[in-house]
Amino acid sequence: MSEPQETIFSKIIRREIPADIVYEDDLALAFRDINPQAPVHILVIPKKAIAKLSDAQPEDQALMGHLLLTAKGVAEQVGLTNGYRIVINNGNDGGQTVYHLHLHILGGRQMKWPPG
Ligand code: DGP
Repeated sequence: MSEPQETIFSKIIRREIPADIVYEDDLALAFRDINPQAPVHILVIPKKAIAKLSDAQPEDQALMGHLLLTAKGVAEQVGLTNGYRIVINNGNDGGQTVYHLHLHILGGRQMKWPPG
């Protein structure tokens, strides 16, 4: 397991850099992706700095469930009534670039399968 590092997302949580925040609670933050891949592209992150999904531990079980339900709620909040996609990129081969666990909510267009 890699130690969580300070990332740009830690700075967003602390409001040290700006972000278009759409939802916040004690455990999670959701904000619009700076480089959107769909008409709606929002990231849901835990406030706890877990670097990637494969670093999550059994004690994070409730938090992991909370993030998924938060993503569902945020999708409803922003009006994605016709469906959406949730993506977690994990590690190098998964295409992860920011090492603070995050769920992508992608919507507002028809998604393709398989993803690239
Ligand atoms: P991933 O490849 O799964 O690690 O996705 C990281 C995403 O984070 C990518 O879609 C772009 C987004 N991102 C990176 N830096 C920033 C930032 O400073 N602000 C915001 N809002 N999004 C960022």
